[in-house]
Amino acid sequence: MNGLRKCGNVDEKGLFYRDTWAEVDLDSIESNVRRIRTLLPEKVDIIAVVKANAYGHGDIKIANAAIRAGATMLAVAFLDEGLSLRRKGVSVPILVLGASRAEDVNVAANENITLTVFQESWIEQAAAVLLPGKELSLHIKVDSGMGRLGVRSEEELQSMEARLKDDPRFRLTGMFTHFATADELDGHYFQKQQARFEKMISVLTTKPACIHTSNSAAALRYPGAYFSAVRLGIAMYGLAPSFEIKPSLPVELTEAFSLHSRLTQVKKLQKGDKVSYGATYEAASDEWIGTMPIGYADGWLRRLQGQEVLINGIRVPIVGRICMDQCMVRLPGEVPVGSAVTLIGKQQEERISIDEIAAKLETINYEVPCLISSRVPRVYKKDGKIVALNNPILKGDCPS
Ligand code: PMH
Repeated sequence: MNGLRKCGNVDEKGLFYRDTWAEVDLDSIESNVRRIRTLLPEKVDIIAVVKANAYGHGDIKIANAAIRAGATMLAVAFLDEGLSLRRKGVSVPILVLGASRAEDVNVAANENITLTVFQESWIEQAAAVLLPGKELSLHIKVDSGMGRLGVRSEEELQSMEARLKDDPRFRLTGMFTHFATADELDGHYFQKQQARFEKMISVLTTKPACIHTSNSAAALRYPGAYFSAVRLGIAMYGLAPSFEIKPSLPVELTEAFSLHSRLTQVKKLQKGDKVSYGATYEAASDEWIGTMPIGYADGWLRRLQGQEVLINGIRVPIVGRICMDQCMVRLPGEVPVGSAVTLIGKQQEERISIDEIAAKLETINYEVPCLISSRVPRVYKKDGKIVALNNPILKGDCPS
């Protein structure tokens, strides 16, 4: 990391002073998008889903990498996330997938951010506050079976379309739905949702330009559901949408996110000596124990006790309770203070995948990079070299 501290392009606000960091390989993001692009007909666009700070990877860097690789639109969950991207210089269309407050429509219109509408009453509220002369782009969300957000009845959909057409300040540019089971082997519910969505499209008098249904799983598995664009999230980050479909993905995906630290102390314990809160871990014999500066406040949750990490390319277990800022590992012998620890990613010939951490946490891979908190700086690499880093604690965000 010495090179990193002197990284040419990074001002002093972009530095960090603790040896724990996440690395995001922008080449992997680009190659994942490009590989998925080869599956799609030319006329089908890619919407890169960069909500939740690009699933914890960093919104602007991922947005730019996805655009370089052919994405033409970005999707976020909330208006704030769209504004964050605009403030960082993004000019491509941005769609807010989630609910926005009707009273905020002027903010969206000013920044040319497309909002999602899913109930008629919202249109009335928006019409009452949208200033004269403003234009607001909208996508209608249909609930075809996810039961989360979306218009469910054909009558309401028809009257929403009519109401939007009636007001020149509204532009109905898209319509979409979201699948609940595209990542499961059994396709029955998926087919049902697709049929319901197609029925809903058929009641419109004019089809909007941008119709989209597919998340990563559907984009990888169901060409019949492409319509005019697909919304790529998890696969862009190099992760399989589920364990079930992982063995049968049509393209290779490369994980972009890895997590690293260094040993800050290495000590020899005598048989019977204890480690960490509760003194629950006891050395069975003379043992070498290393301490590293990452803990549950970094999203390295207490449930990861017992998880292995890599040191010198060898798996070593976390022992004792994980603390807020630190945790301990049992070493095979003495190793130098400062030794590199890989918690997620490859070290020499060994690898710890995000899926392995998700399994240990009894959760899905989506959650893992989202969990790694903003206290952990993100370091961005291209061609194996550091091109930027972001340490929100010190408010550094360097251009890539
Ligand atoms: N579209 C919508 C509306 C979504 O909510 C998501 C992901 C995506 C596309 C991208 O899906 P993918 O990452 O599987 O490609 N949303 C969520 C969610 O709400 N919880 O987990 C993933």
